[in-house]
Amino acid sequence: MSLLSQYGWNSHFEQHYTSFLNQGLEAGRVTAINAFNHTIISDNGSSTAMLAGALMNSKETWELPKVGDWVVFKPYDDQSIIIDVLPRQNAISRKLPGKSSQQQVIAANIDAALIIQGLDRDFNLQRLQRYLQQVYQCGIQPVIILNKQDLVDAPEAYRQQVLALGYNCPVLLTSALNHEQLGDWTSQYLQPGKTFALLGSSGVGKSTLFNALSGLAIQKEGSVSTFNNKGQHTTTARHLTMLPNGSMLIDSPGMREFGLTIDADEGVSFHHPQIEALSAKCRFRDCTHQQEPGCAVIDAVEEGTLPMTVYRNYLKLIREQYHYQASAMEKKRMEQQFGKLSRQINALRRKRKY
Ligand SMILES: Nc1nc2c(ncn2[C@@H]2O[C@H](COP(=O)(O)OP(=O)(O)OP(=O)(O)O)[C@@H](O)[C@H]2O)c(=O)[nH]1
Ligand SMILES: [Mg+2]
Ligand SMILES: [Zn+2]
Repeated sequence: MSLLSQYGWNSHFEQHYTSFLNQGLEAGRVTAINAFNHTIISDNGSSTAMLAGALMNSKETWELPKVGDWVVFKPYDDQSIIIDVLPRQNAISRKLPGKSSQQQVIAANIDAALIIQGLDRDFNLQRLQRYLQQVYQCGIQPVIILNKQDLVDAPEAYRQQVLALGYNCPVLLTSALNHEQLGDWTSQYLQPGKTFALLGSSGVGKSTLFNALSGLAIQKEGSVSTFNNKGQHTTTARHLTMLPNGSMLIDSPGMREFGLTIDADEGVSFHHPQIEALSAKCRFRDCTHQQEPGCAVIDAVEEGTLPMTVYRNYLKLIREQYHYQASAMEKKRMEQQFGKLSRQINALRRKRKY
């Protein structure tokens, strides 16, 4: 098997690559990005590359190569030049904190997102749901990993709380420090040739898990027993590594905020298997399941077939989304007004000749 196919090359990329074949360009996958240097793996092994100026100038930030992207490049001995990015099959993105409508691509071409929470002070169902929403919105399957189970007396109780949210995805308990136990679930969930991205707040143990699984200390882990349980060696760069079993894992820096990416014109969406199934039976197509008559979701809560916890968490998240959507709309309105204002000023200037 060629190196490319071991790294996940498939007919989708092959097809988009054909138009570059006669230009003497090679295909490769971005495994790391440090400042302006990209590390790419291709059939000729690993090499460093930089972006072609034309690529940099013609693309938005989110379109430029990210870890996991497949690129075409002109090979040179010291530093190759990346000419283009092959269309992504998917990408994990998030809203940039503070800038309401900008999105940041975290990793591209992912088979599943490993959403990690620590069973210390990090455990938070609301935050977990925010991650789930975003991952589902990106069209990516989640696997939930509850780490640091060694720190609590009854880890299974936490797992039950997550299962009670009603998502039909795997929920695993683990301890990244206990290497023996990792084998139990990794052989089942981390398949060869597939790419997995670690997601979760700073200090949940992403790098510890990454290092344990890769058998290498590639990413520095936080030192033990800092007062807030957070690592001092917080990860600053993303990195894709092939694990001994042939699956690929991407470590990333922890995120302080994992906002949802919703455009002002886009509807509020909620990805939940039970609520989605019920909403097909609501009287109104655009039912928000809050007080509409003939709402199958509210009926199910009253009948006790939909757990109250699931419904309550739905309400919390949908309100958060409305709030975000409202601020995106406000921003758009301000931009339009500003455009109008500057046109008026320019017209005035022309009239007064100054
Ligand atoms: N007790 C216990 N501690 C753990 C476990 N996994 C990680 N830790 C500790 O948690 C701290 C943070 O771990 P990291 O792996 O650096 O966390 P991270 O998610 O990579 O953090 P960022 O890089 O900042 O996003 C370190 O002190 C680890 O030793 C675990 O399963 N049990
Ligand atoms: Mg880390
Ligand atoms: Zn409804």
